[in-house]
Amino acid sequence: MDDAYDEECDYLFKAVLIGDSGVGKSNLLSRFAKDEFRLDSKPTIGVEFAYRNIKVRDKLIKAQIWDTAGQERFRAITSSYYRGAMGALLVYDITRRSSYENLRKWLLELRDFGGQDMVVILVGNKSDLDQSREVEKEEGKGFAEKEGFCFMETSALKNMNVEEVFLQMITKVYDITRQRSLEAKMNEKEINILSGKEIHVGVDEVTTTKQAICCST
Ligand SMILES: Nc1nc2c(ncn2[C@@H]2O[C@H](COP(=O)(O)OP(=O)(O)OP(=O)(O)O)[C@@H](O)[C@H]2O)c(=O)[nH]1
Ligand SMILES: [Mg+2]
Repeated sequence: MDDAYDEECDYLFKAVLIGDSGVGKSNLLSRFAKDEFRLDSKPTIGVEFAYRNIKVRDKLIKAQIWDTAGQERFRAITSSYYRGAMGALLVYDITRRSSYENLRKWLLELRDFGGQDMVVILVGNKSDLDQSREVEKEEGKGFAEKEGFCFMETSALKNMNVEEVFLQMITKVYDITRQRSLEAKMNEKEINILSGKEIHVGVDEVTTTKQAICCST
C-alpha cells in the first residue's frame, strides 16, 4: 500500500461503511470519492476501498474509506475490516424497514470490533425516494440520539448530504485525534514537571480542540 502514504497530507484516517446489503454503501462511497453513481451496481464481494484528500480546519487529510459486503456470505474477516478505523458510517435505507431494524445487529458488531473512540454517524440513505419511505426521519434521529451518534439523511443518487456526511465524520475524527494528542502532551508536561523539566503547549492548540462540533440532521 505504497500510495497510502502521501507526503503533503497531514493525517491519514481510516473509516468504514457498514449496513445491510443494498442500502447504498458503495454508491455513497463512489459519489464521495469519484462523484459517480450507478443504478445497476452489483453487491460488493469482499472488501474495497477508496481515498479522497479533504481539507479540515486547515489540515489536509487523506481519508481512506473501506467498503464491504452487507451480505454475510461475501464479507471478509470482520476484525481486519475494522482494524485501525476511527470512523464509521452506519447506513440504512429509508425505504426498507428491515435495514433499519437490523441496525441492532450492526451495533453488536461495532461494539465487538470498533475502537472505543470511534466516531459513528447514522445515515438514512435514499432520501430521494420519499414516496416509498418506511422509516420516518424522526425515528432515525431518535435512534442516533439514544446511541450518541450523529445523524443525517442522504441521497447518493441526487448527491444530497453525501459530502456533508463524510466531512462531518472526518472532522469529528480529526478533533478527537487532536484532543488525544493534546492530552498526551499534557500528561507529558505533568511528568516533566514532576521530574523538574518543563514544556509549553501552544495556546492555539488548546483553543482548536474547544471548538464545538454540532450534529446536523
Ligand atoms: N434511489 C436511490 N437509489 C440508491 C441510492 N443509493 C444507492 N441506490 C441504489 O441501491 C442499490 C444498491 O446500492 P449499493 O451501493 O450497491 O448498495 P450496498 O450497500 O453497497 O450493497 P452491498 O454491497 O450488497 O452491501 C443500487 O441499485 C443503487 O443504485 C440513493 O441514494 N437513491
Ligand atoms: Mg456495496
